[in-house]
Amino acid sequence: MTPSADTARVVMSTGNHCVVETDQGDLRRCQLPSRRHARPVCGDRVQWDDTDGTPTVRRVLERDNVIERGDFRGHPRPLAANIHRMVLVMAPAPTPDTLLADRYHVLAAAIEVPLTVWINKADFGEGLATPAVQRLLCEHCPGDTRSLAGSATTGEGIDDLEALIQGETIILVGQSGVGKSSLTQRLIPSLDLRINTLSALSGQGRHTTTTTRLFSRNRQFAVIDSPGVRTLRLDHLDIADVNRGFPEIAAAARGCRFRDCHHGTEPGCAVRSGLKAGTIHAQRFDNWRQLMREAGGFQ
Ligand SMILES: Nc1nc2c(ncn2[C@@H]2O[C@H](COP(=O)(O)OP(=O)(O)OP(=O)(O)O)[C@@H](O)[C@H]2O)c(=O)[nH]1
Ligand SMILES: [Mg+2]
Ligand SMILES: [Zn+2]
Repeated sequence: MTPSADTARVVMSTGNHCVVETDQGDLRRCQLPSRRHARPVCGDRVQWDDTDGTPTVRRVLERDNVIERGDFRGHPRPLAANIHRMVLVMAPAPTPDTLLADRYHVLAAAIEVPLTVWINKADFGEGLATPAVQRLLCEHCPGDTRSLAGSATTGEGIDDLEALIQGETIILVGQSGVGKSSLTQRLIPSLDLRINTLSALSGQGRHTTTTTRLFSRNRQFAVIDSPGVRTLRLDHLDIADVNRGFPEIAAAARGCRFRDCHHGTEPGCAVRSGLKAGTIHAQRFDNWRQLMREAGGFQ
């Protein structure tokens, strides 16, 4: 380690540089380490120095975990590292994509990170009592998934979210337009200033979320705002990972008469009983089947 080497956290990483937040809270644009080393991603802790006049990341420190999603060929690509919680943002509008939501349940379960659903835009219509918000709350927060509802616009419910994420680094994920950046803005009071500094350092505009970025609120918590996606490839995950994302189905399946039950027309199927009884939601079951097919479970 060189005498001036220091640790910092990556708040943004592009192909050829990254921006780090130093332990003193300053943002610095850094060159990346040589190709021999791991490429830093948002949330990484790194060693950096500017001994040769250019701030440079020398080394990515060991990761607690890393969120990976498939690229266009299905190869896993790291998105963010050192996450304590995934917050799936959904809203009455745009229309919720439940398959995408369930892909996030699988992704979070695969790296053993808790997933919390935040139902945003509760200020629509009559607020939380609207059928749309109620439906989201009961249909898309399966099992013991923690769910909260509120509004990034009015600030309703934000205290509960803040209390939940104390000491954590969370990543906000979900469809485009559900309000991830608005929520980040609510959670990080000095965000405007930070975004302006980041834009200046990276040369990017400030209105559309195109890059995953981390914002920290003093020493309380950190929020990673990610760009909305239309789909999420999980080719690198297997059947066991899919099942971990559907704990209510996996639990019911233990009661099926046949161990290899596909929960189709087999007799004594506890999953189909659960569907009839309403303890398993039909949409979740359809999504489970789809993801099992993708993972090679049903040929
Ligand atoms: N009524 C209402 N509108 C909201 C709320 N949160 C966000 N919006 C609006 O929804 C639109 C999208 O918000 P963004 O925060 O940009 O959404 P995003 O999830 O970051 O979108 P991407 O960056 O494209 O992934 C904006 O017009 C916001 O003003 C909310 O709580 N209530
Ligand atoms: Mg955004
Ligand atoms: Zn069955």
